[in-house]
Order: sequence, then structure tokens, then C-alpha cells
Amino acid sequence: MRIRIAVLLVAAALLAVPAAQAQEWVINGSIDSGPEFDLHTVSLIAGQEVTATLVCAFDGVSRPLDPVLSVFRPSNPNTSDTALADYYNDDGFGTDDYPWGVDCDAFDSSIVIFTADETGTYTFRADGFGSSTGPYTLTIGAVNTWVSIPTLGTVGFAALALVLAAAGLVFLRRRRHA
Ligand SMILES: [Ca+2]
Ligand SMILES: [Ca+2]
Repeated sequence: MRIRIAVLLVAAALLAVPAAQAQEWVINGSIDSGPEFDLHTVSLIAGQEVTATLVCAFDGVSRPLDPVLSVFRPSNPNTSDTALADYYNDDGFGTDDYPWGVDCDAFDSSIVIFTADETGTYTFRADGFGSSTGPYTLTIGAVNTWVSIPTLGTVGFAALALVLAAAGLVFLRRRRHA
């Protein structure tokens, strides 16, 4: 019986569902005119480590957009000017910067890396430098840096209930034999 209980306990531990450690958003869009920019919002939690890239996408011929990425924190809602951004990058994600970076027809893709210091809605602004236009892919990754306590899923709870019931039966049987 002890071995069975141990097996059930191990099963319950394996069925425990750990809290999400990483999230990723991938957004495809296009800048179609010089003045155009796109705003994308994502909810982040304070403490998350965020890496966002804005890559010039292939339009069938080449990669015409020279991306510029800026990020506005929840307490900074004025997204009208990249000069007001909390984080800004133009050419930090080319092959000269990272082996997996992406060069565009002219200049490079963009990358922004930061630790969220506020919980709330962050705005990611996708721009073309100057009057450059073209399709893009915005990828936002957020990783939890804290250690999360696993929580039991429904099946885990059922397994735990079985373990407790089995332990109760063993206890009752022993008392009857005594
Ligand atoms: Ca650029
Ligand atoms: Ca570069």
C-alpha cells in the first residue's frame, strides 16, 4: 500500500500545472505610407523580462521597410512622438548585432530589451524610419523572472483526493485489526 501511495503522490506532482513562465506575441503588419505608424498593446506584469523585435518582412521582392521600434509604459500614454518613448531602437537587430538579426534593404531591424517595472498595458509602436514603407513582423516575448509555485490542476487534485482516501482506508483497516 505504501508503494501505491508513493506512486500516486508522484503522479499528482507530475500533474501539477506550473504557472506560465513565458509568453510570446507575433504580430504581422505593414507601414504603407511615410507618416503611418501602428500601435500594438500588450498587458505585462512588473518584473517580466521583455524582448521585442521589429523585423522588416519580405514583400515578395525584398525587405523595403527600415523599422523603428519604440515602447511606451502604462504611465506614459502619449504615443504621438517616438521622442517621448521609454524605449527606442532603430538598427540594433541586424546581422552585425545578432547572428539571427535581420538586415533590411537599407539599414537594420530593431530590438528593444527591458524589464517591465509597471504592471499594465504597454504600447509597442511600429514605424518606418523617415518615409520608408513595407511589411513587418513584431515579436514580443515576456519571461517571468520570479519562481512560481506550481498549482495542482483538476487531475492533480483528483489524484491527491485518491491518495488521501487510500490513506484513510489504510488507517481504518489498521484500527479494526487492532
Ligand atoms: Ca532600422
Ligand atoms: Ca545594426
